[in-house]
Amino acid sequence: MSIQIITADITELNVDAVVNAANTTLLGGGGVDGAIHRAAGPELLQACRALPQVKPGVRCPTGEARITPGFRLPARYVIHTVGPVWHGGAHDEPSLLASCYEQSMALALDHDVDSIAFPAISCGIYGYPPERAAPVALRSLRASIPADTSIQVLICCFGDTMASIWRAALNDAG
Ligand code: AR6
Repeated sequence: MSIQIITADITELNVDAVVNAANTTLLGGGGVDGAIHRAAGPELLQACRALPQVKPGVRCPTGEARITPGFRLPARYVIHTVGPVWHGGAHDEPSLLASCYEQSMALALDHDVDSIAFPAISCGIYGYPPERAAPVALRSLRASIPADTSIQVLICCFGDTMASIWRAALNDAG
């Protein structure tokens, strides 16, 4: 298992799966969600619409994940997950964020994915401080990846400032 931090536009990566930082409707939005929908084409929205609603308007509760094809993306799959909105850290944000990484990895492993790229879930519009998100994410990923798998895990940062925060967390974790 290897975890690497890179700086890139996630929509351009040649990986088996990209993870989308979505919202509970799964019907698109701004940030990386908007970029993934634009690059994947309108078929992605159709595929998301076709996913069952667990309650009115909610296709993916916070902390859970769903999978669709990648359509026009280089990636075969998009794994949509919904990170928590940051409300100061005492509202289950760490466990919900950890769950996003864990559930996304579980779907990837179920679909025999060899390489997967994650954005910095919740670290944009949802306001999670990246210095706090990165260690939670890395711990969750390490716990989610079985020792006997060779899956390549990329953390795809949008800009060097974000990447250096994640690199520091990766180094801290040894
Ligand atoms: N490639 C890689 N990372 C990106 C890209 C890209 N093309 N574009 C943005 N980022 P955000 P969230 C980075 O806001 O905080 C949407 O409206 C971005 O710089 O995309 O989980 C959804 O529909 C940041 O570091 O996701 C939800 O409503 C990281 O991706 C809400 O935003 C995550 O930022 C989710 O907010």
